[in-house]
Amino acid sequence: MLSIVIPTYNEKDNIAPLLERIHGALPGIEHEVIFVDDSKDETPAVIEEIAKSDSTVVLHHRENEKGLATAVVKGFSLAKGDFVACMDADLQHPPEVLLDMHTAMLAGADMAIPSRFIPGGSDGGLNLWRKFVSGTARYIGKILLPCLRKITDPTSGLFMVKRELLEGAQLNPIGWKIMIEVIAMCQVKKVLETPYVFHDRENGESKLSTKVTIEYLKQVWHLRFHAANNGKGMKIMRWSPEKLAERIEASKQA
Ligand SMILES: Nc1nc2c(ncn2[C@@H]2O[C@H](COP(=O)(O)OP(=O)(O)O)[C@@H](O)[C@H]2O)c(=O)[nH]1
Ligand SMILES: [Mg+2]
Repeated sequence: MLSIVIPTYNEKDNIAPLLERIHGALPGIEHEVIFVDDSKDETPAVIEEIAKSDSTVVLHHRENEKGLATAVVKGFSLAKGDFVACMDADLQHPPEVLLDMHTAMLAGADMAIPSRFIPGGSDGGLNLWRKFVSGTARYIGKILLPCLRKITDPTSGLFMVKRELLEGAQLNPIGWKIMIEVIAMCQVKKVLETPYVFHDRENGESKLSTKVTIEYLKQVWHLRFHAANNGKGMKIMRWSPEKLAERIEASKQA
């Protein structure tokens, strides 16, 4: 089974289209969708209503907690699948990439990371300022953490990983970027990157703030001294759009 962990903060208008696209992307693949929600709007009510008729949906609502990374770590602890995915709720991560990642995992990856920065990928959904901030953040992360060096897109928050690698890992969800925490603290050896196109947010608002950037820097600095994965022996593979299409087609035939 595949567990999809989705942190939500005020995403009421995105839940229904998100779930529809997730189910549409995974025909015949058993999955559960775990929402870890800190919303102040009607998001939890929307999720609960859908959960009445959709048994794949799990809701964990937190009344007095906040924070993207702590939400995702909570989701990991609830996950029952062999593979665990993490994805945003706002459709900036197109749910169709779940099938790409799942195909990569079936091909033997420890971790599947869709990337905006390999042929076939695109960073279209960010404005110039956000591109600059996120590019600088990636650069600093790669300087300080050897395990991130060969990974082209470690800051998007979109990935799938073997659940067994999460078990027992000392994840310290202080920051915003849960993916770098997973790469640095889990025994991830085989990474497979697949291209994807990052989209504009249509509903709701971004929660990115200066505070988030500062937390990211603190997180990277902490990992600089505590990372369990020093990057040695890591193998990064990349699929072209053609290769990806071929592998998806082959797994449909199988
Ligand atoms: N549970 C939870 N989810 C959050 C929190 N902050 C953001 N999120 C969710 O994390 C994802 C990414 O947030 P977003 O604001 O789109 O960040 P951006 O894409 O970097 O602008 C979305 O699904 C948000 O709803 C939070 O404090 N708690
Ligand atoms: Mg977003």
